[in-house]
Amino acid sequence: MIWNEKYESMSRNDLEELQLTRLQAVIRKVYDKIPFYKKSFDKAGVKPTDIRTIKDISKLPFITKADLRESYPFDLFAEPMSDIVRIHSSSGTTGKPVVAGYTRKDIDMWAELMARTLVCATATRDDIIQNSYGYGLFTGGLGVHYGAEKLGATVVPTSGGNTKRQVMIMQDFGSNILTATPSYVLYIAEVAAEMGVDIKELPLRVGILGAEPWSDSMRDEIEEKLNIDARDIYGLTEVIGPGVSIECEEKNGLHIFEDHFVAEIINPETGEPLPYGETGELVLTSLTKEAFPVIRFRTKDITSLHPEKCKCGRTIVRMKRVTGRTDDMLIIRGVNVFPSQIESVLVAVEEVEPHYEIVVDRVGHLDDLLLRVEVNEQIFSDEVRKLEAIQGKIQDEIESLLGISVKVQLVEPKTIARSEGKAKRVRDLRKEKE
Ligand code: DLL
Repeated sequence: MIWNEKYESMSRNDLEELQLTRLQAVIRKVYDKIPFYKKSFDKAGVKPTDIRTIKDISKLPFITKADLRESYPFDLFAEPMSDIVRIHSSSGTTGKPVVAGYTRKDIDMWAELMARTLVCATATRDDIIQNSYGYGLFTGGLGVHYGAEKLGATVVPTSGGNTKRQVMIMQDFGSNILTATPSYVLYIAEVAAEMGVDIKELPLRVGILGAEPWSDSMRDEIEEKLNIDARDIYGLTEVIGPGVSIECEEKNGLHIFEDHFVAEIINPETGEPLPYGETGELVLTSLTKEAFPVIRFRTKDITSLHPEKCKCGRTIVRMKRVTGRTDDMLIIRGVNVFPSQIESVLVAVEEVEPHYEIVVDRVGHLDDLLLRVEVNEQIFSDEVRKLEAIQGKIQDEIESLLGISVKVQLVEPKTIARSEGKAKRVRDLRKEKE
């Protein structure tokens, strides 16, 4: 099913025309209304009238997370505060968070985008959507909520946490769609098992999972454990929240709603635009937001773009699953390592659970990588020889995939902290020593 056939399946020519008209309007608006953009465009020697084709977008300067932080909290808003009806903000693990403002029209547009997103993942008005993304400043909870209401589905606003109650509600209300981070879904499944509830037998049909990186092997694990169809959903506070892109039934990339966003891939080192198909940093421009437009925002998320028409009927471009961020990458003895690469190895090893922690340290002058991985009760009580064999298997596979040696520590069930939102999988002790 497609919620908005017109905008999700238009010819790419018509789409580019629409994008250009919208781009020209938003560029004019930010230039006239937001001093940051005027200054930055002037510095780059580009004027709004220089944007004559959609490709001309590459003449415009980027905006980065650091720029957004410097404008904290409201300096990048293009509308007066009296017209802002909602604020969200990112978690801001380092420094000040990024603040996003929305006008009434922005909220309506976002709800429409989220309705499309949910429908793309098979939701209908007959579904009961249990929304376990956190409600509050985080965009996940309210973003999904408004979209589900717009669609006419029944939304159950459980938010994150209180996991036993999540299971009870799932059982009693017969929720058939669950929206949550993939790590939280695994935790919910674990708590259900502890409660003696066979989660596979519940009416739950689909998981709309994102807000953190996960892998295809993690998907297999979740689909198997819960007996559901798990879809990847992507978005970010700076650009709107969830509602930027979502997987259709093909599960071959996430469709970006290009009538509202222009997506580009750049070489993260040089800033040069890269052609379709090549992997690099995703750059997003919002075309229709009133309160907080962003022009060429560097997401730091690594992916590639694929414009071929999809079997589902949509013509909008697909982005590959985001496997990491440019600032996520660990450099271990000179080798670039993404946590998602390690995850894909771990999840494929049958004997271990998908709960793990990556600990990086520097011992003397050498980087040291320790993987703490949970095994289940039965394996844990097995003889030492078996445990050593599993350790060896993980070490070998990581060594052959990444070319680095790691230490593997198999730990007791439930020793790794569970997450009710975004999982924190890496502890880099080198940073604490700096
Ligand atoms: O995580 C918005 C969201 C809510 C997306 C609910 C999906 C579902 P932020 O908190 O601003 O916004 O975090 C955005 O999270 O730049 C990515 O690095 C990461 N991220 C989001 N979705 C995915 C995904 C929300 N599906 C940052 N895969 C982004 C990998 C993701 N990373």
